[in-house]
Amino acid sequence: MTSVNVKGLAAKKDAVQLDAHVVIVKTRWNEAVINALVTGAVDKIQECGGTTEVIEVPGSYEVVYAAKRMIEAKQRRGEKIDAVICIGCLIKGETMHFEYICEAVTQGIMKLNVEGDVPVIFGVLACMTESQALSRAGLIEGHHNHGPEWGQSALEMAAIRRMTM
Ligand code: RBF
Repeated sequence: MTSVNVKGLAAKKDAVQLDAHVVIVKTRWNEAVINALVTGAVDKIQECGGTTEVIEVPGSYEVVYAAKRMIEAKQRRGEKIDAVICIGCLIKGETMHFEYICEAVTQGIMKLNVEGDVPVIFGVLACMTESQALSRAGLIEGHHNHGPEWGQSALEMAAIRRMTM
């Protein structure tokens, strides 16, 4: 039987901005998962000829503020910034924190995209269990890391931004 790629991002090599500079905002919550995701995104971007810069925030709630400030600062200083990737990992606990943070971060990143000029990629996992988080970072055998897809998405969105300038 021919294997068909049903889930995940299809490869599209010709649609990426090759010299893009991508800022990655990563959290320190759930560090093992985050580090694997960041490595996946950075490797993909560098493989394609892009450059990266990683800044750290405590938790997912903080990624929107840091992304906004990085975009503003880079533009004010005339420094290159073609896309941002926010990488976080929320794992459901016993209280309502998960729901509130998920909602806030999702809306916050969308707001940056709708109101701003630099594309911001949504690299925030919202998992019901630790095992789901480990799987999505490629840390459980047979599962793939979503980081490279976010790297690819950043380069594609940078290309769309450039095309529409
Ligand atoms: N941040 C995450 O990135 N992932 C989490 O799973 C997560 N869970 C949290 C659970 C609770 C009960 C609290 C109080 C915070 C949590 N945070 C988490 C941190 C949050 O994103 C933020 O850093 C803090 O609330 C400070 O603004």
